[in-house]
Amino acid sequence: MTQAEQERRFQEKIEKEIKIEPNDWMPDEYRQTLIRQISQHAHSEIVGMLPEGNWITRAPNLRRKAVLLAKVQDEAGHGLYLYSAAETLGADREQLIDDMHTGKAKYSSIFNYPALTWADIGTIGWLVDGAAIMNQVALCRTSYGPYARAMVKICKEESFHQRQGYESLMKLCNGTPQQKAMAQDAMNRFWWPALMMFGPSDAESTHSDQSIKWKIKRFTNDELRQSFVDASVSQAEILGLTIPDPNLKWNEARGHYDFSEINWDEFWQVVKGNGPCNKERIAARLKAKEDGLWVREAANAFAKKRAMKKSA
Ligand code: BYC
Repeated sequence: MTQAEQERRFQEKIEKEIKIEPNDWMPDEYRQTLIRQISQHAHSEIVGMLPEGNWITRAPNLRRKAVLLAKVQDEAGHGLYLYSAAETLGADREQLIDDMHTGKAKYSSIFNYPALTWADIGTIGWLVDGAAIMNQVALCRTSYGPYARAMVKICKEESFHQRQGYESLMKLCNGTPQQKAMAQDAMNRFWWPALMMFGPSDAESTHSDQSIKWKIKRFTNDELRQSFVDASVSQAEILGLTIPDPNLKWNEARGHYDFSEINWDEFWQVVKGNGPCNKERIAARLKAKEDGLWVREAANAFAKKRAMKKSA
């Protein structure tokens, strides 16, 4: 079969919503796009453990501590499913992780902002996991089978993450004036970075057009960002929090909320490694890799021993 025929059949499967599986023929660019996106998604999950993990020992009570611990553990699990999905495409996990450490591979910009107060933890659950859900529910229908299936379980857990965040904020917003002010301050700092999670505007997005054709992405960055804004307004109203955007206004003709232009300069600075916590996050990941070396060596030695026993 010629390359052109293989490509035609591949695209036909995509059009018919037939999932592409690891052993199926796929164009090399499709494979590389998936490895890039899935591995960056995996990196985001494990880097995302850092700002929240920092608050486990300082949670205000045992219930909140148990919930936060479970959430942070879930993020590690999401990282594992996603690295495994990338491995089904022939990627080497160690290499992927090293690419993040050297800055060759990205992770979500949002995790380069600090979690300064307890209200930030609720806000991360509500807005950051909320934005993640908006993006990932769509990815449950992505064209690559192992990625789509991983997303189904991840979305169920993200839904718990979002609700625990909202519930925690609800308590603060109905608490003392100081607690409410702390929640508003967290909202002021996290709103814009949460909108940046959806990526550059469609006009600036390098990969969107092709990824939409391959049904890796089911919606564009701007479409998902708009859905997120639309969904967040009434949630903020219920909490009694003000979204920090003077131009946020319902547009009857569009059937959507209008909002201000994002500070793209800040976005690209953070993506390029110059955000408030980029260096700290990479240093923490490097330390985790070094500290865990003996565990990986022991597991590999044990696996080797078992294989030798089996073949003896
Ligand atoms: N931050 O052409 P574009 C979570 C990069 S966390 C940094 O639009 P694409 C969670 C992009 O990689 C959420 N970089 O790209 C965990 C590209 O650079 P490269 C993680 C960004 O891939 C713990 C360039 O900008 N979710 O779930 O078509 C606790 C041009 O962009 C960002 C995912 O990863 C950004 N925000 O679309 C709580 C979901 N945005 O690669 C929550 C899966 C863009 O050419 N990923 N860039 O060097 C996606 O859906 C897509 O990859 C994106 C970007 C929508 C993020």
